[in-house]
Amino acid sequence: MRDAQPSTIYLSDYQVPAYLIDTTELAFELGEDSSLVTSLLHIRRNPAANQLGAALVLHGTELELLSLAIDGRVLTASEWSQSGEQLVIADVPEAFVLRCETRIRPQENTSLEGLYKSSGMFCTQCEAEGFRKITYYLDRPDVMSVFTVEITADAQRYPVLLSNGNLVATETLTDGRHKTVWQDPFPKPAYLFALVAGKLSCVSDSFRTMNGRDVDLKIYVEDKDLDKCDHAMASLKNAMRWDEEVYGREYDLDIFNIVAVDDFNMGAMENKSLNIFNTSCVLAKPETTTDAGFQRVEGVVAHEYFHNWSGNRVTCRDWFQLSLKEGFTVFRDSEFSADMGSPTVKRVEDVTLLRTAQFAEDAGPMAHPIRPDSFIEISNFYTVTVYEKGAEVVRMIHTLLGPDAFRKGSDLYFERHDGQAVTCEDFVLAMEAASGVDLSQFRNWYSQAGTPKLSVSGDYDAEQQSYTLNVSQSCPATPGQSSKAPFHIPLKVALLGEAGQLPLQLLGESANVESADNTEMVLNVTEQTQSFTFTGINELPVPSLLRGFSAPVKLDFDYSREQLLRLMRGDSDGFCRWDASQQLGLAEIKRALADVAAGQNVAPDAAYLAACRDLLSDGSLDGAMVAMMLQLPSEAYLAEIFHPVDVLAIHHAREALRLAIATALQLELLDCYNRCCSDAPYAADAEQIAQRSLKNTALAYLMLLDNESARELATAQFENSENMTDRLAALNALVNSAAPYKAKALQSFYQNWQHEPLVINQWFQVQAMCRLPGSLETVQGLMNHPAFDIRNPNKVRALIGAFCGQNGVNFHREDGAGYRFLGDQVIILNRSNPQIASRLLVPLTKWRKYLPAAQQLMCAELQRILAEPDLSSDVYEVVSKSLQDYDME
Ligand code: B3K
Ligand code: ZN
Repeated sequence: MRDAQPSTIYLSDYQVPAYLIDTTELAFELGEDSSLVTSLLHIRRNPAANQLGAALVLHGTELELLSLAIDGRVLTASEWSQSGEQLVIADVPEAFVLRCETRIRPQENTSLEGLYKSSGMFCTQCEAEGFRKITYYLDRPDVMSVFTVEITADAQRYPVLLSNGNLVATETLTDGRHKTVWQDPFPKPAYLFALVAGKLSCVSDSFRTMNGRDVDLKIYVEDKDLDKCDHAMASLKNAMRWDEEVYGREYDLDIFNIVAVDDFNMGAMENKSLNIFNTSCVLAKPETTTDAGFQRVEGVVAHEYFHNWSGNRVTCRDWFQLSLKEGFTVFRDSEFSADMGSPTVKRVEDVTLLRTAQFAEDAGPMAHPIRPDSFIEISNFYTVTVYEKGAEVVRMIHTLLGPDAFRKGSDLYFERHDGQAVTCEDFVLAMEAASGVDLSQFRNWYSQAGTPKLSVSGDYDAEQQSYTLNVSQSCPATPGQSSKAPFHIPLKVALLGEAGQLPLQLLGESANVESADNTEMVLNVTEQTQSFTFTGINELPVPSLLRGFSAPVKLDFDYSREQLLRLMRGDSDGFCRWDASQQLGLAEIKRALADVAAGQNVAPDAAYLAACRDLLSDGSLDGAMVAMMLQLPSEAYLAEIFHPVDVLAIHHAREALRLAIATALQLELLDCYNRCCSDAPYAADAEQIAQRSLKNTALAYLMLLDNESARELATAQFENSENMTDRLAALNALVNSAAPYKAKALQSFYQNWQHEPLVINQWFQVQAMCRLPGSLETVQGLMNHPAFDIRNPNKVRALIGAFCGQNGVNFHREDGAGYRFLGDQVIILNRSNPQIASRLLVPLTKWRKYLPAAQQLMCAELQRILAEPDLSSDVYEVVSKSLQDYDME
């Protein structure tokens, strides 16, 4: 819980540590009431610190200190002092061994940070500052130490005892306990420490590295989950091979372990050689897991594995540099997933997340650059900005340098900084040094928050046979940053002529062309306003802009409907094709809003419908692309477009439009549905995933018609599917319809799957996201369901998180009951799990976007939370910043 005055920490105050810890020896005695931790720290003054005689200041929180000794001499109480999270020993030698004994209570640790218990097993989560809940330490990433860890525990209850690195000793003790000793040869910061003790079974495999070393791979799970590890294991091996082939990175130990735990605050954690995973990100089998679930497992397994180099071998100097490891690693895992599946689909999924969640964060009270300047609670900065926008920044470097120079840059980065804790600046310097590309102005992406807007117009000069793109950039003010310097924006373009893409030649420049056929180019937008003239253009082209979403910006070009239809039908860039469909959909929604407001029927444009009809009927197109193009822009995306956001009006207009589309295209939808049905055995490959996603998109449209034949389709699919993707899609369609069968479907689903917590979470989520009136009451009822447990973050996310974050029309009920519900849950969770509480709060922080009545009700909830005694620093930071006045425009 927070101090009286929660303090802000500034990047500009960074100082090197006054002391270093060369080796860390830890001994754990795990018990049922409490556990004992004994540490032997080999400490010496940091020669780089220049702080002669400085006191030793260690971090520690919620610890019971039993004894403290230096070089074997026990310290008296007057030799140390404690205040807040700090233990201060005023007088210490140049170099010494500190022995410290603490008692901790993992059983009572509900924050899931530090050492805690989950389903009877002990496990740890130390990033960012959880190690200080285990013992007193210099808990900062620039203090790197070689760890030896001894674990003693009851042999019956905890047959498996794991930590980082290599197993160096095991011993059976006479009193029913046993002991293992682990040693990790690679120096690491405390945030990468991990310990696991429990009754676990494992699936084993091995991987031969590029230099012929065999690595033992193990995934530890509860016995009942042994049949759900194959996909994670295959993903791990694919990731290991991919990192060798694409980045030249080889794994560096003989053993790599993954452990699955039920209670986990996020997806997974990259502890050196002992990754700890949320069960939701490792377990998968077709009967219980959706396609999205399979893809998430693949992506997260790869992400954590890739951290072994981008994060562990080269780590962060301080937590302001978090994007150094997270942005880079997300970029790496998204490229990996693209290579394993469909690159365009992956890109569209990533862009969708960015344009909804990240753009919203960038436009809200918590907006921060990918390298923040300050924070109160670092846990609040594991954000879509640091992760996903951070990955976009690395992607832009990749685009500006090209793949070969980028690879040279990453090689140089790893070579220069192996074993070090470094900064984002070090990464950029390596990229510059290896490529010769000047990234001075590009650095603004690291220091400035907010989503830049690019306004582009085109001028065709028939006489000169030239086409000019006029580009101007701006970036809205964000808290603490009222004006922004121009960004260096890579703008990838092509010009479409009647017969295809036109060759590009910039006026006054010798060939500066990226693609082999000269028809695609990256423009370096660096000024506030800038023009680019292409010569030799003998027809009025349609510009294809921001291809592949080459920069995380909002692009504005005044396309006609005909131009958008052309891009949607035939652009060779998959992202631009999809984006054109979204712009057309947006125009339809705007008209539908006006129609509904005027009390008229919603009638989609005939050309738009014709394009959708063609998409549905063209069996040669990638089904996943078709599915994504047929889906109208989401309500979350629309909330980024409209000011103010009238949630209910947008929802009703969008639903009316969906119904009109379903009515007009029902024959084609049915035909498409039937075409996509298949009885091939399930595989989580791109082709099958595409087919299922198109089929289920068609089903969702057909169910809007609410007729008997659609209900029969959904019912049959629900009852007969052998995979969870189809079964859940059918359940979702039924739950959102008036079909009387839905109650029975929900009941039988529960009956069948009650023994599978991850499946029941999907059951919670489907109900929490139901668009029909009454969802809040349903959710409130489910909070008392025996399968719900507010201490389990997955369940909280499935029920409370999904309702508040993804069920706009019910969360924003006009009576404010949705807001009040969230306020109540945040207040409860603030006491047990502050990280989850502050995550959950996000929908309320966006209050400024909505209509005045909603604003008032949302604000009142934030005020109510702020008035709570004992607010955690996590919740305090988010609530207080959300209520602060700031000038955004
Ligand atoms: N590095 C961890 C995230 C830790 C979050 C701590 N609050 C997972 C990841 O990004 O790989
Ligand atoms: Zn990560």
